[in-house]
Parts: sequence; C-alpha cells; structure tokens
Amino acid sequence: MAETGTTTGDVLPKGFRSAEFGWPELERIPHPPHRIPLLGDILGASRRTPLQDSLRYAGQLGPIFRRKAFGREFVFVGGAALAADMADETRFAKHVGLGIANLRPVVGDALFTAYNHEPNWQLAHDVLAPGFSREAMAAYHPMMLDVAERLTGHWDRELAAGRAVDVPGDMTKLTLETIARTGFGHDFGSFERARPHPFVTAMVGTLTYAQRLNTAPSPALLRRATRRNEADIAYLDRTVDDLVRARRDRGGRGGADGGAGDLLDRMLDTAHPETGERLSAQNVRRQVITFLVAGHETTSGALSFALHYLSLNPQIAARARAEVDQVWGDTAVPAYEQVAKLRHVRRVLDEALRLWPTAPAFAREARADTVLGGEHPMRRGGWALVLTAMLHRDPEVWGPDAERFDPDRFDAAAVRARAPHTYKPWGTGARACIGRQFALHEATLVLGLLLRRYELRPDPAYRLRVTERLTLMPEGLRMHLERRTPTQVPTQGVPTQVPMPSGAPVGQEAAGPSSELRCPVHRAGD
Ligand code: MNH
Repeated sequence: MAETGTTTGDVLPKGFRSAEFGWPELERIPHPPHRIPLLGDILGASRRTPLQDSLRYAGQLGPIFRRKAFGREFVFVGGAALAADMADETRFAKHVGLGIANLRPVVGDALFTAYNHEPNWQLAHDVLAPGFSREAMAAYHPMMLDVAERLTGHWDRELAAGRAVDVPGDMTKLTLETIARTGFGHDFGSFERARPHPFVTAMVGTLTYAQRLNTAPSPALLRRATRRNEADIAYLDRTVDDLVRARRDRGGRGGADGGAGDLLDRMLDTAHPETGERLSAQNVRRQVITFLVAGHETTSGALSFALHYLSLNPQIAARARAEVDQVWGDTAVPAYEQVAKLRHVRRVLDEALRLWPTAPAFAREARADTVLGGEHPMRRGGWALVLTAMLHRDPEVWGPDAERFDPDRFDAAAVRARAPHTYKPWGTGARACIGRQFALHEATLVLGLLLRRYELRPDPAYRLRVTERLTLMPEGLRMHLERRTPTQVPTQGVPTQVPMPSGAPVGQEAAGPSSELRCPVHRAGD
C-alpha cells in the first residue's frame, strides 16, 4: 500500500493537529482537574473506554471541554447548541483525523476515510449512492430475509438446547453476512462456524489497533502489534482480491436478476454519469473493505442494544410485537414495503441509537476562521470531536430523564417538536452515513422477525457493559429465548415476489457540486 505513515514509528497520523493549533482561546475551554505535567488528564481515565470517560467528564465540565493525553490536546463538543452550530455545512466540514486517519493505511481514500478534497470521494459517492436507493434496497430485501432465517435457525437450535444466545456475537454474524451477500454476493459462512471468520478477526484487529494508536504513549510499545496489524491488512486485501477475481471470472452480475447488480458490480462496471470516470482497481479494493467494515459493526451494535432494552422493557416489546402481528398478519415472510410500516419497531431502534450511537463521535473542522457558538474563536482547520452520545443526553433537549429508554421520544409529533441537529447517530451533512436506509431496513426487518418469533428473557445478572473499539457494543450480552406458541406465529415460507416500486429517489438533496445528480441517500436538513 502506498501509505505506511503509521507503521514507521510515526504514531500521529498524517495531518494530525493538536487543538493548540486551531483554538486561539483554548485556555477558556474547561478541562478536568488534576492535570499531570506531560501525561495530561489520564487520572481516572481508561485506555479501553475513552468515550465513556469523556461522557463522565462531560457531566462535570459542560457542553465543550478539552482533554490532554500524552502531550496532545483534544476539544470535545456535546452540548446541543454547539453541536448544531458545527452542523452548519457552510462553516464546517468533516474532519479526517485521529481514529479515522489511522485507518488510512487500510482503506486510503475510500468513502469513509477520504479527505474532503480528494476526487475519489465525489466519484465513489455518485457511483455508489444509487446502490442505496429504494429500488436497490428492495432488491436486497430477499437476501436480507435469507440471512435472517439463518439467524432464527441458529437461535431455534440454541433455544432447543436450552442455551442462552450470544446477542452481539450473533448480530455481528448476521450483519456481516448481510452486507457480504447484498453488497458482494459473498458468503462468509459465519453461522456455520464455531469461531469468527478470519476476515472478521483481521478486521477487528485493525480497528483495535487504530484505536490504540490514539492513546499509545510510545510507538516502541506497539512494535509487535504493528507487525500483526500489517499481517491483518494483507489478509483483508487478499480476501477482497479473491472476491473481485471470482466476480470477474464469472463475468456475471451479483444481486437480483436483471437489476443493476450489487455494490461490487457498481464498483467494477459503473462509470460516473457525468464524467464517465471509473473507480480504479486499488480504489475498489479499499471500498470493498470499507463497506464490509462500515456495513456491519455499527448495525450489529444497534441491534444488540435494541434487543437489550427490549428484553428489559416487556411492555415496550409487547407493543412492538403487537404492531408486527398487525402489520405483517399471516404473511409468511414480510414483503419489502411491510418493513418501513413497523413504526414502533423503528422507534425502538432510534431510541437505542440515541442512548448508544454505535459510531459514537464524528469530527468537524472549520472551513475558514470562525467563532463557534459566537464564543470560541477557531482557525481554519481547527477541529473538535462531536460526542454524539453526549449530545443525545443533553437535558436541554431530552429532558431530565434523558438516561431513560423511551421510544416515544421518536413519535412523529415529538420529533417535529425538537430542534434540528439534535439527533446525529448517522453523522451530518455531505459526509453523513451512506448506508443509513440499508441499516434501518435490515435492523427493522430483523427486530420484527425476532419479536414475532420469540419472547426475550434477560439474564437477571447482566449489567450493561459497553466495549469500545471505535464502535460501541454491549459486552457479554446473553439472553434466553422462548418460542411464542405456534398459533401466535405465522409459519415461515418462500419469499413472496413483490413488484419493485418504480421509485423516485428517497432524498431530495443535491449531491455535491453537481445540481443534475440527486443523491438518493441524503435528505435536506439532515
Ligand atoms: Mn455508516 C459514514 C454511522 C451503517 C457505510 N456512518 C457514517 C458516519 C456515521 C455512521 C456517524 C459519519 C462518520 C463521520 O462523519 O466521520 N453507519 C452508522 C451507523 C450505522 C451505519 C450508526 C448503523 C446503525 N454505514 C452503515 C452501513 C453502511 C455504512 C450499513 C454500508 C452498507 N457509513 C458508511 C460509509 C460512510 C459512513 C461508506 C462514509 C460516507 C462518506 O463519507 O461519504
């Protein structure tokens, strides 16, 4: 790979800028007490849970604060007013730094890690966004159902054996198989394996390594981990190259018959509608890894947190289940259009992502010298991390009971009554999540299927513990299941063929500089 900046002993990612640079009045921003010379604010901080430590500090320090670790200073924003100001796309943009920049040796200028000015961002965005339109999603639906049936098959066997199910483990299998199948026509066989597929191990390895780079005191301590990381990256690359070769050898399209093909087909065959440009082979490799990673970890966490809260709140589960029964009725297998109709189930997901936004922060930088919130001067290029989990608990927005799980916060009237830019699990602006509708369709479908089939029984001894490896996950979450009685549950059968809606794009926001191209992903006001 061309970039090896983080493997040569240079721990700071390229383009890294400590907050001293971008914040002329940094000293006015509060920091935790008991600063230690050189080391900074490490008292009471754990290297494994940087986000949850920051959440704790936020409670003491207010809507904006800074932390210093090993000579580097970071600014964190979690108050609703300041976060909304940073969502102003005319003055701020995505900042690629820190954890994201650490991933550049793996995925370079693919969608998630591209710098705003890199031409491959717009190219890949325009080529791939139609892969998330309504039509594309409707074509993925039968494949999503197929993978979900593997999950219920596995859960039925666990249930029959009297075992508790491993929720995050199984959700990760489900979401990985889903993005691999729908995006790339690939089967990792996750449900047929006792251990995670080596691709998953390598992926988790690179994510963990990237997080460690943020807090590592010295590169020397990382030497062995760095070698390991290079082997992981080589394995990821090899796997993807095999996948691409297999597709080229077959010369065929993946995905649904006669459709536009799957994401891989788009990456390999589609020219930009205006410039005629195509993704390079190197870029395709980086995009495939990006989508396999970005397309499953966060959705897996979202499903896991949702199941955790459903198991603890039987009335909420009962209401969502009643909705599934009512909307899906006796249909053996839900059709594409029947998924978005599950409003309560969707609210459960929204609320789970409020409390635990599984991509827990995003970084924003000033496009030009500006004053954040009318109070904090910033220089061009100055940046801060928006702590989504903190924003989502701001009592000014969410009330004094912000810690309570309550899906009714997302009924239509409540959403309308809230100020814009107060709920940001998908990030913001042009660089917001491209896979949002994909994740929501998949997760709503799966929650619906699980609620229809099982009662969830929490392990009374379980206390929520959240692990952080760039994304959040409820660690060690297990629960027992009970099958609902057969009269309650419609039997499973073959997927009903549903005519594709001849769809207008979902969103109406223009994609980037071109006013001709409509982005089917991003909606105005997001
Ligand atoms: Mn997703 C960007 C959250 C599911 C692919 N995603 C982002 C960002 C957030 C995010 C936040 C913005 C990061 C930033 O500003 O630096 N994503 C999520 C969450 C879920 C999720 C919480 C599930 C729940 N994401 C998915 C799925 C896919 C996907 C599913 C693919 C199928 N996400 C992406 C890509 C980007 C992204 C690609 C980068 C988009 C861009 O910069 O153009």
